[in-house]
Order: sequence, then structure tokens, then C-alpha cells
Amino acid sequence: MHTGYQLVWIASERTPDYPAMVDDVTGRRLSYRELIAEIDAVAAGLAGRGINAGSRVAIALPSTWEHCLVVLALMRLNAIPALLNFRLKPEEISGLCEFCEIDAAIILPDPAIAEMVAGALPDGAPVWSVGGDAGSAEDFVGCRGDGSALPPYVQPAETDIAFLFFTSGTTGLPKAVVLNHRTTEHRLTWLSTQGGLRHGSHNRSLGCMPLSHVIGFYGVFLITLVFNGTYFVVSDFNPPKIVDLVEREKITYAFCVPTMFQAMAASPNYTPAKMASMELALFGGITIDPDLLEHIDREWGGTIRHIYGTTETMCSLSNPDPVGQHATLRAAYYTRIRLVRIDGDGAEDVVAAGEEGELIVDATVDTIFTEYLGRPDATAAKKKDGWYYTGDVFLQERNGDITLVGRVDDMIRSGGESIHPEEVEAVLEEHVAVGEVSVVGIPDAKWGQVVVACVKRMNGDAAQMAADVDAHCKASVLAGFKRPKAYFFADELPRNAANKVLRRLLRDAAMAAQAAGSDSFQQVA
Ligand code: 01A
Ligand code: MG
Repeated sequence: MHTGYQLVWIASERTPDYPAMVDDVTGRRLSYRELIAEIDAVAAGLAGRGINAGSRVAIALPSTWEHCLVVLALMRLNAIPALLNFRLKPEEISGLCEFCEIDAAIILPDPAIAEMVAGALPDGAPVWSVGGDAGSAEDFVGCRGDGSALPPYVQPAETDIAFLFFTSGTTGLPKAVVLNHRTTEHRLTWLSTQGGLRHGSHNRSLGCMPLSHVIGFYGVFLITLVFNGTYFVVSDFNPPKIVDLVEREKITYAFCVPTMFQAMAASPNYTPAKMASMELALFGGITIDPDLLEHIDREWGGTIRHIYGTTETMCSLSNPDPVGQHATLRAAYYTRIRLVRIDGDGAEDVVAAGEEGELIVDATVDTIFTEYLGRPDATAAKKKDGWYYTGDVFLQERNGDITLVGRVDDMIRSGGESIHPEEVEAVLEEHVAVGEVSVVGIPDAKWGQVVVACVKRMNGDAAQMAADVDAHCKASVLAGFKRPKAYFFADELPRNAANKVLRRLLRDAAMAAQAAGSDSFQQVA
């Protein structure tokens, strides 16, 4: 086994003078040798404040230069980075710090986050802010020390925790996905076999994906350094700047959610010629619009491929040639898969060709998560008899391939983020004017799906009502990306005999109202 830090260090030995990382804000470039020295300096600063092997350190930052450095410095110390989505509200960030027994945090310069996080950590625990002062937090600029005085790296046990990632649940706080050190190397190597990424310093990678999700972290950031490439930091998802960056720096590799490729192709300065250097474009997280897929395949340099995976398992499926079959996939070389009947007897109850079933994947592979931290109930619900239950429904094709058709539950996928209707409904129900409510996802060209709140109509103006409830959501603990983008006012919420809301009917009615331009469908800004 190699840990993530060891793999980066080994890469630095091969190409010490080759550029490893380039900052989009300052233009700073670090060679592999300089990167290792910088990691040591930051690690010494962290160690000076008591961070060491096993310390749990929350990071809630966009994919900035400092984020890249601090996560590598934590890996150098065998501390445990807890990679939080910086788009979460302060309440959720601090709630997760408390639940996960976090020892220190690195946050945006936001006094509200600083105060709540400090309250959730042990007394005197370090909180650093990046990019300016934030109340009681210390400026991360000062977190440095004498790297040469650090003790040599010690390889941890395979089963020690390496990282905590987070995945949203139906209610309450997101679940912390525990990944041990054994998973790291295996979470990288498939990029060659399934993705077609070749090892070597020709790789010039687009760093626009969040490091708080596994595609951005393993699939772009870590693999680039491990493969001796150059990682181009993209601190803020700004499509015109990204189009220019790809052209100027001759970017060869991107692994994005389709929402990002769509935004790049819709950017005013976009021309396909600017993408000529792109050797490999991978997409995942949500399915892609077939027209966009065909456009990229035809107009950009290189190859586009589809990768399917989850935070819990990493890559499970791929399609090396998705044009014309944009949702069809097959199992990665190292994993077994089954499609099982949704209300069936478990892993043995496999569907026949032409039928639909839930995808379950081998949970004995080396990429697999250990558990959801402190949530044995949730772990047992998803990891059963050696199989991981994905919740995604596929059609079994006759040739052995499978095609994604939906979900077993009502989870919404918007721009590569997972949103459970239940958590949005809980916030909507707090508003006095909302009686009955049900949240659905409707198809959307930009986001894949958007969150729509379906509310039983009351007296009053629909636009005003939508604006009022939206203001309540903005002020609530709900992260911005989970906030409904539209409201649909229905005379009745359709229910079955057991009084359960029939979300599919509601979704169809909302889509019809949207298409008709009806007053009952109100978009909010
Ligand atoms: O009114 P405001 O200010 O709150 O509205 C803001 C945001 O709240 C909103 N927003 C969104 C989303 C979203 N995903 N859905 C709905 N609304 N993201 C942001 O848009 C307004 C503008 O805010 P912003 O911060 O300027 O937004 P952008 O920077 O343009 O963000 C859009 C992005 C597409 C860049 C962002 O959503 C993003 O980074 N998405 C990527 C998420 C991701 O990394 N997903 C991967 C999941 S890993 C699991 C997986 O599927 C997988 C697959 C393969 C795992 C392993 C493998 Cl092998
Ligand atoms: Mg933006």
C-alpha cells in the first residue's frame, strides 16, 4: 500500500523540477520539489498547533491554492482531512464539526462560520481562515513552520482513517463517509483503465471541481500530482476565465459534471478551437445532455468518456464511447455488479434482460468506504451481505450493458449535488403559509434537475407567496444549492390510498404548468 502523501512524494522524486501546481489568483507555480517543501512548511505550522496523526481537521473551502496545500500538509502528518462542502450554511458546518469530533478547522473568512465552528470545537482548538480575518479565527498565512524539523513520514495502518467525505441524507446532517488508507491507491489507478488517463508529465489538468467531492479530489487533484502532471487551480467556477485558461495553458484533462461543460460551451468567449488541447474529457455525477455530448465529441480535441461512481465506492461503471448511448454503462474491471428487484429478496433477486433493477456493487473491493461515521443504522441500510446498494435504477440491456433510468428513492441530482426532498420539505414546513408541501426534481438543461417545491394552493398571490417562502429558505439552514428554484401551486397534492404524496404525478403536473407558462408555476431568483 501507498498512502496519498507517499504517492505524491514518489512523483516528486521522478520529476523534481517539473511544475506541479499553478495558482490562478497569484500566478504562483511550484515545482514538485518546491511543493514538497511547501507541504512540509505548512505541516510544521499545523504540528506546532497540536495537529498530528489521527487529528480530525475540517476544511470548508472552495478549490483554492490554500485548500490544495493544507490537505496535502494534513496527509503529510497522517491527520484526517474532513472535506466539507463550503456551500453549506454555518449551522451545518459547525454541526458536522461537533458530530465528527473535529479537532481544528480551516474556513472561509466569514465571522458567522468562525464563531459557530469555534463553539463546536474543543476549547482553544485552532480555527484558521483563508483570505482574510474572520472574528476569532487566525489567518492561515501564519500557519507555517520549519519544515526541515518535521519528523520523517511514517506509514499508517491500512485500516486507519485517511479521509472523511460527506454525503447528504434524507434528514438531519450529511453522513460522514469514512475512507481508510487502503482505498487511496485503488481510488486512483482505475483512471487509467476506465478513464484512459496515461501517466506522465504531459497531463495538464483543470482544477475546477470541488475538492470536497471525490471526483475533484481523487479524479483530478490527487491523480494529477501522482501522475506527474500539472494541476491548474481554479479557485472560482467562472466559465469565461476557464475557457481562457484551457486555451492559454493548453489544458489536456478535465473530469467535470456536465453542468460545467455546458457552462463552458455557453460562455460568450467560447469557441471549440479553444478546447483543441483537451485530450481527455471525463464526465460524471449526472447524465449529460446528448447534444452537448455530441458537440464535445465532435468539436473538442480528444476523447469524451462517461464515468459512474459514488463517494462510497468510487468508479463502478464507465462508458468509453458514450455518444448515442449517453446513459449506458458497463462495470469497471475490478468490480462485480448486479441489478436487483427493488422490492425483492436482496442480492440473489436479479432482474432479467429488459427489466429494471437497483444497481448494487461489490462492497469487498479495495475502494470501498468503511462506514458512515457514528451511523451504524445508515451503514447497514446501504452495505448488506457484501454489496453496496447505490439507490440508482438501471435497465438491464440484452448485451450485458446497463442504462440509467432513475432512483429507488426521490433523491434529486442538481449540478452533481445530491438533494433529498425530505430535508427541503422540513425547512418549507416551518413557514406559516406552507401547509401541505412536496418537493420534486424536474429536468433542466443547465442543472440536470432542479428542485421544485409543490405547495397546496392557499388564497393569495402566487408570485408573492413564492417570494415569501423563498426568503424564508434563504434565511434558513438550507444550503443555497438545495433551495427550490421554483414553486408550483397545486389545488391538491395527489395521494395514494395510504395518503402518501404521489411525487411522479406532481412532477408531471409541475412540468406541464411550467410548459404552459401558468401562473401556478413561479420561478424564484
Ligand atoms: O442564490 P444562490 O446564491 O444560493 O445560488 C447559487 C448557488 O446556490 C446555486 N448552485 C446550485 C448548485 C447546484 N449543484 N444545484 C443547484 N444550485 N451549485 C450552486 O447557484 C447559484 C450560483 O452559485 P455559485 O456558487 O456561483 O455556483 P457555481 O459556482 O456556478 O456552481 C455550479 C457548480 C456546477 C460549479 C457546482 O454546483 C459544483 O461544483 N458542482 C459539482 C458537484 C460535484 O463535484 N459533484 C460530484 C459528486 S461526487 C459523487 C459522484 O457522483 C461520483 C461520480 C463518479 C463519484 C465518483 C465517481 Cl468515479
Ligand atoms: Mg459562480
